[in-house]
Amino acid sequence: MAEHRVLYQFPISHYCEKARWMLDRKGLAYREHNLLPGPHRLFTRPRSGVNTVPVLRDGKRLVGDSTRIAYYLEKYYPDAPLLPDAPEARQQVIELEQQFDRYGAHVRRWLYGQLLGRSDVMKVFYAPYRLPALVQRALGAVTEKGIARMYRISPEPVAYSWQRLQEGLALIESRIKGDPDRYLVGERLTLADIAAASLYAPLLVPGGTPWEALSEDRMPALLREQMTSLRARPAGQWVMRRYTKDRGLRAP
Ligand SMILES: N[C@@H](CCC(=O)N[C@@H](CS)C(=O)NCC(=O)O)C(=O)O
Repeated sequence: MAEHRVLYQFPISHYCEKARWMLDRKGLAYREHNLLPGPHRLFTRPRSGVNTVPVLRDGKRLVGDSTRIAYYLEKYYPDAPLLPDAPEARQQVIELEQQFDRYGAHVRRWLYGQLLGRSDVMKVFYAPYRLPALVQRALGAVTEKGIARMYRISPEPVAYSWQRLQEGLALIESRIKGDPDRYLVGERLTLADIAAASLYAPLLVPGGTPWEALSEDRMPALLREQMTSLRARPAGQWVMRRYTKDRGLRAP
């Protein structure tokens, strides 16, 4: 069955991590297929109507966009539900997932704002592709330029994204009332938790995730400081708790 179900992805993408988590949560076997950034659009656009990864192939069906993947999985594989049945709680989950999807773009921009241009980043991005070193270096240079242009990695937007991602952290803390053991809605894990935890995970670097390969020793001081203070606050502890308790990964 894993051969019929394929997740097209960039391993380092937090939206792809969100899709992996949903598939794992539902206990669905799948194969990961890493697309090259840039040419990936030649695959995703005609088949699933989106420019982005993740894209899920399930037999003959192709579904692009992590939110659409969530609703697709929920429809065809209702076991281990991602959404509660009760209408009010369901609506809250739907809205929170949308909000955290938007914050995810700010997490990405802020992080690239700190890391882009450092030799580590493209190495980590391309490591799973196992390309010859020369090819990897050449692609890395092109990818960095593309990322900088596409996600507007320049001081003003990066500073704006810092403010926006703080709002997301405050939202987590208000939902959990400061208690990292609580879920965002109700008594169990939902799509809202998976979205928030996976899209903030690159800032926390849970053990066993692709971001773990980013060496903290070589990170800029500001990023290290921000990571340390984030790990100490309830929202940071909440992300780590979701990873250890619900995603089944180890603490770093
Ligand atoms: N709303 C989309 C966002 C996905 C997204 O932004 N993916 C990025 C990687 S993190 C991407 O594929 N970027 C390449 C591009 O836009 O060409 C989702 O939830 O799947």
